[in-house]
Amino acid sequence: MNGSDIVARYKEDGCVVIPDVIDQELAEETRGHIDWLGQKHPDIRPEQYHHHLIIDDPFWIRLCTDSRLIDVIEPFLGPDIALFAAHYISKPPRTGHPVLWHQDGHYWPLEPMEVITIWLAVDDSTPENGCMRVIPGTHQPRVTYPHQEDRSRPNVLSSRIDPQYVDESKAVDVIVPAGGVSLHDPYIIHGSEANTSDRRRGGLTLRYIPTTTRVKREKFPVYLCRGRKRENLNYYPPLPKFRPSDHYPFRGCDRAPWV
Ligand SMILES: O=C(O)CCC(=O)C(=O)O
Repeated sequence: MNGSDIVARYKEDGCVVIPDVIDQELAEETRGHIDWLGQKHPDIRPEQYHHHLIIDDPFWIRLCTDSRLIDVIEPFLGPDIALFAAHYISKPPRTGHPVLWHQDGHYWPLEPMEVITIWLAVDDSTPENGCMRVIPGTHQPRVTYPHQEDRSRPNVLSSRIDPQYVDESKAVDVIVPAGGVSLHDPYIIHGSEANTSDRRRGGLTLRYIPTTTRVKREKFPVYLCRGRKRENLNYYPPLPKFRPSDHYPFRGCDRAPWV
């Protein structure tokens, strides 16, 4: 698919898959990062490595700001781009939790709701290990529907969209090979099943905004990925310096801006 086919498919369906975006060496480093996070945070489930952990994690920031990822979204967001959130949802073999049907826009404090998600496949993501599923076209109209808390079974968000808005017969699997990505719209209805297979399903979900979008939460860390920031809009913390005793080692950790 060329660039204009990607944009057209995204606009039509609210989701599009692009294989081979990062190289396999970086995908391998990212798999190692998930394992390292598991050792560092044995008390946190691997579906829940949330954005607050990024603030003191040079590799995580390096990955999210990789120019190959930003190239993919520039046609949608324009030249001034920031990362607003990053969250690993790594479903362990056999016991990985599902993500119940939802719309991302319901959860986000953004004004306006100008944002795009890159979902990066860290492992091959297939129906067997609980790949993402979307209901194409549900990003139109541009509205969010009611959501409710749901703890009836373990699930990543502990909530879901009101089932009357979900027609599961129209759902499609979003199959992404490791190193590839899918893009999805903040209004599309999507989710994923539990991982009951013998293979991990690691994914990193990345939310990018144009730097003109306001994050309506005090001191919420946002990272510039390309172009320029806007004065007095959003909180851009300083980048952490690489410390071997505290951080995951990676190619380039001995160079600027990490030293
Ligand atoms: O990783 C998953 O299974 C679901 C991802 C998701 O809901 C999202 O990225 O918004």
